[in-house]
Amino acid sequence: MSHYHPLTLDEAVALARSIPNHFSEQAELLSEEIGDGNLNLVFRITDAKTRKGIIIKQALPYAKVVGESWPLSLDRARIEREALQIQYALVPDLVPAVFNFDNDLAVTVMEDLSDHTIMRKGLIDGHHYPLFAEHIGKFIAHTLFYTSDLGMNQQQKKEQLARFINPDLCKISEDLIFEDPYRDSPNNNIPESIRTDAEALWNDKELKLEIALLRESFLTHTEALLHGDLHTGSIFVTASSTKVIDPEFAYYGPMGFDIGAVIGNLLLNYAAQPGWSATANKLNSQREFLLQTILNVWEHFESNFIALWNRDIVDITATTPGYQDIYIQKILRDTIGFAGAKMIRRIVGLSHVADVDTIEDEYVRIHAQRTALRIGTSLVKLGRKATHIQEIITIAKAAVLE
Ligand code: SR1
Ligand code: MG
Repeated sequence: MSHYHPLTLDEAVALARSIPNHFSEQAELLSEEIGDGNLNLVFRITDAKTRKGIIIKQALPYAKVVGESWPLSLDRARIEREALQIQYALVPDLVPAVFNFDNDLAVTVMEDLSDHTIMRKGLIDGHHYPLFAEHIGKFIAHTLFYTSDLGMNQQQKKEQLARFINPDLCKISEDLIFEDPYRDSPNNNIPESIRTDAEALWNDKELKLEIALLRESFLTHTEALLHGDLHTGSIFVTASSTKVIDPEFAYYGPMGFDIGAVIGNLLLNYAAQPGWSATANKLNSQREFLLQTILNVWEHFESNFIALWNRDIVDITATTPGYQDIYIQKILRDTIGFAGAKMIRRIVGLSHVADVDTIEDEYVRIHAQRTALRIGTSLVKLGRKATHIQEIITIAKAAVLE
């Protein structure tokens, strides 16, 4: 029988003590619950003397952000932990190490990254991360290539896919990204001041058709094991290090969904910059950094992915001349479409982002929301026709001139 129950602070300490070779027997351990996300408990256990810590993440059987009326499977803790372990095996420098787990308790014990900053916060605070694009491009290329039919045996891939059927968390994405923002859903969180902008989305036939096609891709294209929620709140950074956390939305889906999540969230910060940059110079330099980072993310992804393909391709059919170019163009188009969808959902859907929502000045905040909706809508409409990543930059620059 399962012994699941939410851990107390003391139980978290006892669990931490049971991890071999981590804390000395005499260590005084401090326990705090630091979870500020939508779904889970997160405990940080710290040695009072050495300040060395570990993280214990525990899934709750419901969505914390809404309450017990929104039940969620505890199996997502296993899915998250197995995804972390697969990603760690592929790119150990870019993923926290898992030290232990307990499937019944829906618990994962992992590396403490307190010396890093959540990237969303770092960007809001005006920091630049010059190595981020190189790191995340490598993370995405390796995790997607080696979990796809390109980089692994096709029968083993099907078995792996079966372990990552993640219906509850996929349903959150299906509803919150592709459905609710495009109708008057009670799940939406629409500031009254932009209600007419939201209604314009509901009446935009071209946009809704593209969203229907993106949703179909999300539902049916089992290309690779995705992180599934790769926004800037799922990424820890320093000037020299990047660590990707929180893959509880992991499932087999379209590759462009992960890359689009990164780019969409960089663009949300871009749209919000007037709320955070004190001077025109700062605004320009921060926006230049963000746009250059977007280009670099794609270029690092693409060059890594092609190098892995040319070296480690498993599917001989994929060596057919011309196939690689078509495959990568499809990823680019999906990336652009999903980036746009990710922006729109964070403005009118249930769950928003601090980059935009915590801008104090109402006029500046509304302006940022409208900029994000303009960029998001243009990207969704461009997606299927796109030929080059540079087209994102053109759209982003035009959106802030209006
Ligand atoms: C009810 S969960 C809302 C959002 O938080 C997560 O980070 C995902 O992005 C999800 O859509
Ligand atoms: Mg998360």
